Amino acid sequence: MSLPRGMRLLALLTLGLFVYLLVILFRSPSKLDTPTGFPKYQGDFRDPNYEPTGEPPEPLRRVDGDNYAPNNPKSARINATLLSLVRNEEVNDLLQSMRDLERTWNHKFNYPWLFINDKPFSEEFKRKTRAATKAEVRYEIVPEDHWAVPSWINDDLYHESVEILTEQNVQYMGKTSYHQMCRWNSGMFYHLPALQDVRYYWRVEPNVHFFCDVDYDVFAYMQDHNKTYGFTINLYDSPQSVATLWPETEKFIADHPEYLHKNNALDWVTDSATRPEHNLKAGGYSTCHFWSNFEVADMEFWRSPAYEDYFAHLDRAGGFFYERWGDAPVHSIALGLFEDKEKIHWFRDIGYQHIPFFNCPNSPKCKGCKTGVLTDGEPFLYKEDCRPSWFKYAGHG
Ligand SMILES: Nc1nc2c(ncn2[C@@H]2O[C@H](COP(=O)(O)OP(=O)(O)O)[C@@H](O)[C@H]2O)c(=O)[nH]1
Ligand SMILES: [Mg+2]
Repeated sequence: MSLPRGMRLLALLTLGLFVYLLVILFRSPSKLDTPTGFPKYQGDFRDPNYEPTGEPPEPLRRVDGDNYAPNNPKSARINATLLSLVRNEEVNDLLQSMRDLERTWNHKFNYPWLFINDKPFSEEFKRKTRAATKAEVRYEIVPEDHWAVPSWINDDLYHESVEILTEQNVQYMGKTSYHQMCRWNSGMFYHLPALQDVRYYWRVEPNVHFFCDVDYDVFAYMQDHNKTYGFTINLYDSPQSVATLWPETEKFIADHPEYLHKNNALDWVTDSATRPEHNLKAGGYSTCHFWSNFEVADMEFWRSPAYEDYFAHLDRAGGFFYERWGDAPVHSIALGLFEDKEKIHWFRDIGYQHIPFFNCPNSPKCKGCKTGVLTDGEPFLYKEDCRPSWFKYAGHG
């Protein structure tokens, strides 16, 4: 006996609806949480930025009366500074960063700003930046021998390398000043005479954004909780830019096994599970790094024999010029090897953007960014997020 046509259609529709409901029911919750418009690139990783985020654990030092007032000679500020290497022509972009950081944090704590340049600062730069804060402001020029291309870099080899890696789309490969900046940020900045008596710094770049009110002294948090390094964003690097960084590092470790910390993050540095092709092209380095345009850190680590010897080894090897080693992978590998991973802190509560990536927590203290959205660029950029790997090996501390 055959059913009438209308009945068959209805049965088919019911079956279709049933299958659709089953699919919805058994989809993993993380898939449902993916922001609309962004296909999943991260397997079952659930971004912890979706969890409600508060402040890190006490002790936290706060404003109380005039304890953080700008000119208070007995202020509660610790030995720390905001720090920015910047060019005169970037002043308006820098003002954007200053406005955000002053509004969300520094108008309460009034830490000094230190601006650093390889050329003298213009009067316009000084006038505009002074007007953007109540805190103390200083301007310093990088000593020439800190910025210069080292004498052992072979010019012909450098230019040949630029040609080859430019063809392989290594960004900024042809810009000598970019190489100089990366080398300076890796191993030179903390030797600036004006920083000799300073311990902690917060690095700020032009045209970054801060979204969340922060109501505790971030530097004192580092000190009180015995932290060396704080980050917000963790990314994979272009493997071509660091092709021999890990092999050079291995040579260094072979000569100095004593520098490896017993609670290191070697597994994270050499992870090959998530992006095996990156690990392969980078000779055993995952290419995962703390994105160093944001750093809150203790310069005692950079001034330690382990890091100083490591930097000197890398500098001699020449990869700041023959490749395009960035300060981010160099800092990250060193922290991963020579520091206790417990001393590295994810500032999940500091909403931050450097184009094209965000750290945007789920908190009523944040305005202007979207919770859990890593990028407002192309969706494939989600592939560059390597926080899942850091969380896997080191947790959320
Ligand atoms: N004074 C100075 N600052 C530089 C130079 N090159 C880069 N910087 C600064 O170094 C930081 C990183 O440079 P940026 O152009 O933002 O690189 P990106 O973030 O990797 O695209 C920023 O704070 C720049 O202002 C330079 O030649 N001179
Ligand atoms: Mg930048």
